[in-house]
Amino acid sequence: MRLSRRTLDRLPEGVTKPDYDPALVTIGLVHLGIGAFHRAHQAVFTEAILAGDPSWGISGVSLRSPDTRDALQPQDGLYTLKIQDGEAEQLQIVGSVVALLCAPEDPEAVLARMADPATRIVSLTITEKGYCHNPATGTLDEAHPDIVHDLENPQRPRSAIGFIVEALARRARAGNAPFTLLSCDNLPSNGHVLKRVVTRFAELRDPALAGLARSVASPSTMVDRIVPATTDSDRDAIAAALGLEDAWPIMTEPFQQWVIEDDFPLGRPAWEKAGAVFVDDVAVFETMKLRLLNGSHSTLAYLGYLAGAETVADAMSLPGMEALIEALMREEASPTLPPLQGFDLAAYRADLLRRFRNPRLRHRTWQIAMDGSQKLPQRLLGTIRDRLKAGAGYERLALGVAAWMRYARGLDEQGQPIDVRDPHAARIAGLVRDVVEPERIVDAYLTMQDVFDADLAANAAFRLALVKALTTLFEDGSAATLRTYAR
Ligand code: CS2
Repeated sequence: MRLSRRTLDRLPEGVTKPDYDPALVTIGLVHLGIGAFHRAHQAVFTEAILAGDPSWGISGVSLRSPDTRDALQPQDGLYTLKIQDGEAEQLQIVGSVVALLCAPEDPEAVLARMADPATRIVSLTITEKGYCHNPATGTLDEAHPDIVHDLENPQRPRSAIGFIVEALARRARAGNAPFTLLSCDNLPSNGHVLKRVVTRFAELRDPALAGLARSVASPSTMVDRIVPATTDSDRDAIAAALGLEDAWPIMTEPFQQWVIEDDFPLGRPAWEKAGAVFVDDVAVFETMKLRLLNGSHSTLAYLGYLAGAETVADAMSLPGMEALIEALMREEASPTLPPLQGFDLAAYRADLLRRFRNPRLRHRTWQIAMDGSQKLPQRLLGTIRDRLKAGAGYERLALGVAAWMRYARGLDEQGQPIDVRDPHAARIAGLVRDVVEPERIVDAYLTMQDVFDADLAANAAFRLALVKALTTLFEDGSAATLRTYAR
């Protein structure tokens, strides 16, 4: 028997259920990129406010595969959230995703829903590469195949940007005000980046649409919750605990954080009731999170994967790793952060180390290692740029970048192929796969100006730091390198 509205009353004691009548919920928000992160984060904040205001149900849209729709539609959108750490475990059934669409199958249905006047917010978790931008500059990549496609076929878009601009145009034609855009991806000033690419796309599509795009509210947000990909054994464990099948439960940690700029002309859910924090400017929080959490995460992922660690928790237990990550955060990344009045940065860092050690989350290093070309600029390179400016050291950050260079080259320490997932995997392989000298590998990577901007690529000290770290990684391997750096 499957989890669904009909079977809600069969759930065992102790499982949290919706505290509202799901049948009364209407759609107020369309979410592009209905993956695991959204379902552990924004959908859960929204779940908490539906009893007070059922007009904020979520229509989830997949921009690529039908998998989520196929898993959740037979369950009326319901799914299980398992929240766990070393101490506690909690199960919650979430019902805020009340409708599911698959964009490639029916782009018209997605556009109609976005253009519907009841839709007041369009939010996004489309990952870094979904913005079709140049990660080093934050501007639209006008040669991106999806952008080229969407400019030629504006009524049948593929990219989130194409959908947004067409839906805004339809709303304007019908006399409806623009929805608020809400980017929930790990990008610095994600709202600005989104608005910049949307406006540029609108300009290219039809200069008459540019003013409309410029008028859209696009508050920035900082989102945080660790959400590993669900495995078959997770599904089995949930079925055993519920006595009902759930095709796609979500695994996460107790910690959750959401900081949002309060700019919603058509209104918004009272997410603060669920612990979201509304501020005037999210940039300081975003920089802190990207540089401390995500910068550490990527470093852990590349070094850990190369040393044979399957999960983040495994990587944290490699000799030297925790000391390296602690020092990377405290000595190298924290001094680059703008002042955060009244915020206990030391406690935040300690909490991060504890979260990374969470023994119950099987967060694969391979998962975090994905899309490095899109992630490194805001996670490690911006920090390095600030350290260079300050004349300060950055050897651990450089080691993280060098570990990416070794990983993305596509061969592990035993010479076996790595399944590198990155929009530029083939380009990187072409640049460095057959190169063996660390200097030449570094030089080849530094030609990627969409990752390393011209200044950084031309910086001799930076180049040398990378060559040094990469040489150590090749000569000693990742595990021994960690022990060296810990000394
Ligand atoms: C991770 C993030 O996969 C990754 O790149 O670093 O998804 C990370 O788990 C989240 O940003 C935590 O909020």
